[in-house]
Amino acid sequence: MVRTLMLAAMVGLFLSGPARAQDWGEVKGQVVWAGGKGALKLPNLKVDKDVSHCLSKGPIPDEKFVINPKNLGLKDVFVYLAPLSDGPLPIHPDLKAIAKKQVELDQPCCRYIPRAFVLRVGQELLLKNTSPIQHNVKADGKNIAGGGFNVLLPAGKSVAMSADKFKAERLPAAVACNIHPWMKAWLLVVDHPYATVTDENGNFTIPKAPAGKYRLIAWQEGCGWITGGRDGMVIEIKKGEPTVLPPLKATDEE
Ligand SMILES: [Cu+2]
Repeated sequence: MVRTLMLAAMVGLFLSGPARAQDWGEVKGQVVWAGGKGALKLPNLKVDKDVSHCLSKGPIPDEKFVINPKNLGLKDVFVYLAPLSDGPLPIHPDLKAIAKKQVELDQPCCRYIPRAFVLRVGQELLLKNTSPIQHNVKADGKNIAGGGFNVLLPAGKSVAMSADKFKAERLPAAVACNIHPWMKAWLLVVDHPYATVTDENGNFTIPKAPAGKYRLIAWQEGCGWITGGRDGMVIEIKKGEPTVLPPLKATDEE
């Protein structure tokens, strides 16, 4: 009996273990277009309101798919980490504090800049209207308190949405303007620093990430989930060196 108890205590000690220092690594990869060729060159958007201002810098491209013709890299894909099960991600000491108080969304010439963007819980969202015409910003998503907001932005006016309006959720919110229905953007809210958006080559880097097994999730507006649904795919992040993933293939087919 005593021996059994001792054994049980030893096994318990082994399983819980002493507190282990967290190791850190980096995740790198590329999202590559593997869908239909029609997405490579989309026609420009139909602009039929406030035309003289909206088209003053040229036509507005359809950014549903922004594919680099040279390497088929897909831009504006949200790529982010999630834990294997519930609970917070370990956060590198350098990234614990939020560096920027505000994330900005501007709309020069009736087009959102940026098209896809990440807000970390604790940050405010500054809705900027530097243009000479009126816009409104309507956002819909579970990552916004009350399921969304709708803000009127007169010419030249900016409005800051306070940090308490946003909460972490795996699916981005859709942002749109009712005055100019072609205007669209996407907002992902996370409660950690391990979320990014692919660049014009489809590349992404997630620095100072926790080493070990985590989920990698990728989502894009025209593709939906790219890495196997809302739970993404399990990756192992190596300690002290970049973990380079095989290309993630994106298509417009379900
Ligand atoms: Cu507008």
